[in-house]
Amino acid sequence: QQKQAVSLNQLQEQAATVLHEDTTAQAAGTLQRRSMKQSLASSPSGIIAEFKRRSPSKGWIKETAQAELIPPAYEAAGASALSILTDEKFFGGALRDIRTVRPLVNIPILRKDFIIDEYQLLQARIVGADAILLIAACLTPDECRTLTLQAHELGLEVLLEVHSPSELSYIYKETDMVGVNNRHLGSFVTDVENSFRIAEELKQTVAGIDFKTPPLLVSESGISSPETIRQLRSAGFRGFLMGETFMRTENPGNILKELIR
Ligand code: IGP
Repeated sequence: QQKQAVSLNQLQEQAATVLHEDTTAQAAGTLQRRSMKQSLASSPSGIIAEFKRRSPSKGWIKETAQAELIPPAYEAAGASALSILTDEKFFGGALRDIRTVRPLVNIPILRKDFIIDEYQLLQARIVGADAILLIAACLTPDECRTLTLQAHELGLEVLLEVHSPSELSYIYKETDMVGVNNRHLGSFVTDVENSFRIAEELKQTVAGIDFKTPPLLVSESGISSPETIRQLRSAGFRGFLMGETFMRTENPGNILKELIR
């Protein structure tokens, strides 16, 4: 018997049906997408505050952290967007964390996970994410482009994560945001200098592509001081993805307020 290939259109129809029947999801406003790119470009802080209970390098950071409390505190303190880890094994997260947070905040939510399949895009859309992360190191350039286009069909923006100059070839004219990860995914060593090192080549690459609007540049990991944010801003970055610094404190909102003062 021949296996029937399911097209993205069919999946989209299914999603629409699920969303339509799921009145709680509707009440939660999951049908309304927010642009993370726009939010980062237009709100003053540019901070993407991350919610994660653990990490592969540090183990548990805050095992009992509640999704209904921390992300709304981030928003109240001035974060421009949220990053929510949905990977369970390494980050102690769950897809339902996004569903929990969606009705409680107005800022856009990034589904942070190791995305390799369009099914994960659909999941992201159904729980109410506005954007997804695609990690160049986990994908071939072709897979990355296909997932980017599929994400757009579902109304999701894409943050493409790169670590080294060799991955700049993953940037396409459809890429919404490019994130430079300061943490090496193999060794877990974090060095903010990585963003500064790659900045010029990154801007040159972007200048050589025919964008409708150029992608917004994000620096990810190992950021903890207002001084670093200022320097990153002058190097051209407009988004600053921070997790551990916030998750380690009792009141993440306080630190965030200090960062954007
Ligand atoms: C946050 P930090 O050092 O502020 O906690 O880093 C974020 O950048 C990091 O969690 C991250 C990540 C990833 C997690 C960057 N890229 C890819 C999982 C998958």
